[in-house]
Amino acid sequence: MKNPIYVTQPAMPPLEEFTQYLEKIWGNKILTNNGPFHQQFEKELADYLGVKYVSLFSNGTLALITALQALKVTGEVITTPFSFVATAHSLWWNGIKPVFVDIEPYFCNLDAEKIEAAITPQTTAIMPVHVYGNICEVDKIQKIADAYGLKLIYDAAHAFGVKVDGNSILNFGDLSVLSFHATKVFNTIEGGAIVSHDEKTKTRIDFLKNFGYDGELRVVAPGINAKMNEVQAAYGLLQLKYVDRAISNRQRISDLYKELLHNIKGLAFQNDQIDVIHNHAYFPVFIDEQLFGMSRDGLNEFMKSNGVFGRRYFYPLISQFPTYKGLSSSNPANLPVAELAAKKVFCLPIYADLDLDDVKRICTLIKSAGK
Ligand code: T4K
Repeated sequence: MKNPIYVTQPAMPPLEEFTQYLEKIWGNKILTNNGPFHQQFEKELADYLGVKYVSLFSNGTLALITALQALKVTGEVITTPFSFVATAHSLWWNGIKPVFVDIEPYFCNLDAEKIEAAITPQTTAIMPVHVYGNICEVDKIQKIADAYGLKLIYDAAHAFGVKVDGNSILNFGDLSVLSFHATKVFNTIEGGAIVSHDEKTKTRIDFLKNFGYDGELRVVAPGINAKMNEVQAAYGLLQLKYVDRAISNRQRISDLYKELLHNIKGLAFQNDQIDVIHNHAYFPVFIDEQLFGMSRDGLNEFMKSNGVFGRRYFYPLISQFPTYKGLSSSNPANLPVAELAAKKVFCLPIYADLDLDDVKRICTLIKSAGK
């Protein structure tokens, strides 16, 4: 068997360049608490992304939890079951009840048409996810949020660098939350950020991620410790130099998958969205067992036995985990599209340094597995 290929592999900057940053940190001994690299990274990241304000976090989950605190969200929040479990966990950690609404079948995002029916007097916000970096129906969702006076927080963990009509997708909604985990398009080892649109909100978020401190003696809110440290921030600054290259490599891989897999019976993949600049964060395929001649799980086992470790993101649905299973909105009858997508989906390896010959080998294996 050749070297195993995993669903992803972090893009890392050249080590010799990173040591220069480390030398500065060793020199000034500022390790955390809004140090110089942190400040520089926040600014350069905001410029790169085309957004007004960025608040850096130690990871995406704490950023989600803090975003909900920042907007004082309570009661019930409408969200998707087809996501990484952190989306719903961030609600749970705030004592908020998640209300799961089904997804649409094309991009696996929250179905805007089904949101209104799930709104109750307790609903205070909507938390959609731009799943796989595909953008949600942002205009429709904003209209619903406005009509019912709801906050709108996007889990944009997958949506680094994604633009629609030239505008960052992070500029929609009240807040957007990014993850810079090692497995993401852009990583700071662990890390995350909240994108906000006005200074007052940015300031509140920055208090909240630092115990609620405003200056040395004043604590203005019950904050948490969710700060990004200087090593992460320096690494992130350096990563910014290489992220365009990483995304264009991903595009090449995605294009090759599409070229080689387009004619396979029982295997479908997602089309590019119109007027959207994608980041090619994931490459999900959807297996129809009858037509393909093998189940999704069968394909997963077959690929594993050949050294290819794809992932079934997002199976099981969040609504099927014990914490959430008892909620009435978790009833599979309420979530038929998500249930089906979770049964069919298989994410193929995609990352900046994935060799195109390996992509060809993966496609040949898939073809040999199907009928
Ligand atoms: N919202 C959404 C929609 C999310 O997808 C996520 C995270 C969050 C919120 C929360 O953000 P963070 O708090 O994580 O910043 C991974 C990641 O841990 C998680 O960050 C990510 N979503 C989720 C979709 O995937 P696992 O358990 O599948 O990762 P793991 O460790 O199995 O890694 C997958 C493969 O990547 C490995 O087989 C090998 C490779 N790998 C992984 C790591 C960590 C490496 O080559 N090097 C590495 O350092 O959850």
